[in-house]
Amino acid sequence: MTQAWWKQAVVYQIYPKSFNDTTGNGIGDIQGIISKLDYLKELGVDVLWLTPIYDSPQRDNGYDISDYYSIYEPYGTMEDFDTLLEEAHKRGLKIIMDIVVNHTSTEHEWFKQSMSSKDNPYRDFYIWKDGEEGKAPTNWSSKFGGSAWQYDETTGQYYLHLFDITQADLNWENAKVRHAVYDMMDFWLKKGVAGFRLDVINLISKYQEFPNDDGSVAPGDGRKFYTDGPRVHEFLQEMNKHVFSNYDIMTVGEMSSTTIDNCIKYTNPDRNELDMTFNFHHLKVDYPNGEKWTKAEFDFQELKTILSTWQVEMHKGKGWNALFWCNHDQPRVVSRFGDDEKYHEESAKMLATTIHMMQGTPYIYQGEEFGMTNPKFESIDDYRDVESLNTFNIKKEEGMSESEIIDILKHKSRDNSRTPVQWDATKNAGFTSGTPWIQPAANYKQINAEQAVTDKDSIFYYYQQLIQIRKQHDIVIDGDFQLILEDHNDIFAYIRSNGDEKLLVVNNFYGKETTYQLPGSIDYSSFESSILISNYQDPAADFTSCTLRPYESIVYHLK
Ligand code: TEU
Repeated sequence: MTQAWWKQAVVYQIYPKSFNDTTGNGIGDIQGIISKLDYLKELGVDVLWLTPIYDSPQRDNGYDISDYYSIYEPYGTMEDFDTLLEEAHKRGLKIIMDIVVNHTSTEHEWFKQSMSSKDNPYRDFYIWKDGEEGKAPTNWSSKFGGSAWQYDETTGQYYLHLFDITQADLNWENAKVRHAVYDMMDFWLKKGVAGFRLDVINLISKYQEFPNDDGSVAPGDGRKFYTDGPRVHEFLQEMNKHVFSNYDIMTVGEMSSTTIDNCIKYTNPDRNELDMTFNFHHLKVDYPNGEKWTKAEFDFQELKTILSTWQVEMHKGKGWNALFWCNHDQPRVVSRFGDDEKYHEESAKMLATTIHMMQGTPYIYQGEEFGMTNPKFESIDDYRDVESLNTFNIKKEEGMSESEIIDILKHKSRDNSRTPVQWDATKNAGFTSGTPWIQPAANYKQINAEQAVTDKDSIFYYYQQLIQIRKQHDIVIDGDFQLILEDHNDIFAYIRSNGDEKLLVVNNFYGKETTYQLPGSIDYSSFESSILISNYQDPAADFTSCTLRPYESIVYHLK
């Protein structure tokens, strides 16, 4: 059976603001992406996902869109975008766009109309409610801190914003909203983009009763009244019918606090919704009791359990996973689950192996391919992200000391991944000739793309090799997944199987030697084995019992 193309693809995520600046204004731009296409082709990825490049007041770096049909001016023009598409296509690269339709910026024309009066035709494009005795309509909190409702004096009602005050939630109950979204999607697909990443798409359908949250999860949580909501599958099927089914594209839904059952529904091809989903459960293993704003070790056993459960269950349900460690909302993985100093290279490669040998479509976030780290900013003046700045103020009001808050932000701020791509060892990491909108990490002289492409043992070429392995061995795409050595304290090991063909993937997650012995129930003595990839010279040939060096990772191919 021929596979859908996106099952064999590897996606590279570009956060344009921090990618490459060609004009000297300190902000990355579309021409900057064009000038790095050869580099990306060399890496071997197939698809580029651009985070939002539309016109926006940039309160949330483009996730607050004020016009879906135009390009944010500092990034360039629509002509630049068309050139990017053309140049990408010449190199066999596809481009997918980020679609943010749970909300728009309050500077979007729809919202301006909507807020102007209760009988404006756009009023019902957003979610407006009366207050309860001078208080917000419900006790739900915004994901960026504070109430999810904002009072507007013009009409004396509140509007819902699950994110920033300037990100007003669209009312998906209104068919006009839905069709305006479908038209907009058609506009981009007709240009030749290869699909979409759909921002927090599982939040679009709200329970229409709008009840108060009883606080059983957290005070004023509210999530149960809009996450994977009552009509979300219906809306996605409608979207698929009106838009996706008319093109040969890929769609990936970003799912906030979702469940496996729902993700199977979103991605089982028989249901005609989406192709794959991002979920974040494996990236909450360092949130003790669900609290992000703490400094905590990650729970390794939980990480193994979550990732393997998603592998097994999605496979069973004929769903499809997006595989990733990093994106523009997450700290750098080498700083988070690896060692960004002594074992920088070994741990970055080991983490890459762990994800890339699983079933699903892998995503590489800009700079991950040569091991970019958290910048460890010491001062609040270095932070730019609205969520980090809000959190700083809220925690300070709650009485936490500034140094304690900074210590947490150093680990958890979204800015950890938003520093400029470290292209070379020149000023500003070669990102801009001007003043960068956010400072680069101080280690750019040692860790940068130029250095990586001149060293054949670099993290960059390791990623290149992982991508090639995926292209050469169907088992990486089709094979089923079995976690082994479940209780091992240091090792994340699994077996992929396609009939009599196996991949045995062993990863030491710690900076010390460790040993393992395969359980007696796994007897591969009749198999011929070869090593597909490893992050050390001379990996052990005997896979049945061996000693792994710090962060060592080995992939055995057994036939
Ligand atoms: O993120 C949605 C989301 O729920 C998170 O990953 C969020 O950033 C995190 O919970 C905050 O702690 C998406 C985008 O990726 C993010 O950049 C946007 O800010 C957000 O939606 C709103 O559009």
